[in-house]
Amino acid sequence: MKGFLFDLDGVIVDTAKYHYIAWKRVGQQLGFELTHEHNEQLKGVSRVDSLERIIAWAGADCNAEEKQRLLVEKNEDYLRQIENMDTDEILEGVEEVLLYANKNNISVALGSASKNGTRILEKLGLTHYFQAIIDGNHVTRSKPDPEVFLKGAAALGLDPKDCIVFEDAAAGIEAAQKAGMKTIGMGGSPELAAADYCFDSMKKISPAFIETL
Ligand code: B16
Ligand code: MG
Repeated sequence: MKGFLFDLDGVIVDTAKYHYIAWKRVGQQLGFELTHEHNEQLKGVSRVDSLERIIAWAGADCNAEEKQRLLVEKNEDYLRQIENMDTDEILEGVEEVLLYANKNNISVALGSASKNGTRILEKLGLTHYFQAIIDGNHVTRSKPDPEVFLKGAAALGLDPKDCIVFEDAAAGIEAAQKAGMKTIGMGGSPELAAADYCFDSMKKISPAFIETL
């Protein structure tokens, strides 16, 4: 394997808990109580598509202007919450895998739906491990479309078949497979059964395993 492509939320850091609080407040404005189960369905889904789903669940009727206002408010709320995020929030084992890749000539890229990807990597002090960052600002089509990972491989100058994707969402595994890449499902959700390999934590990914890829 010559390239590692990392999803962000659920793989490097658990930002889902902050998205949840912010979307819950949006739901309340629409008279709808967003639950943890709803939030699970928003993992890996872009900001715009997440709002569309919440509006549908709420059975609400919003015009384009209202949607825009809710999107801005949601992101401001989310950004306030992650303001004090630091290295303590990096998920266990992530830095070890990044370090191993950097030391062993494996290129590293981010492949995230989040438009806040660059800011979050900076807050976590992880930016220097990445040779390319492809996030929601660089793509026009959401996962399960393979665009984000194909752009990641291209930015690293690699053939997709030489890349492996670390993902926590079923749509992300599908996107990687459509891109012709190997996949590692992270987090232990049964929805990730289609992945080539599954781990509940990055700390279980040993150098010996990486060498078998
Ligand atoms: P933003 P990932 C995704 O991150 C999140 O899982 C999803 O809940 C969020 O709506 C999406 O990013 C967009 O995030 O509002 O920051 O642009 O899993 O693709 O890294
Ligand atoms: Mg994710």
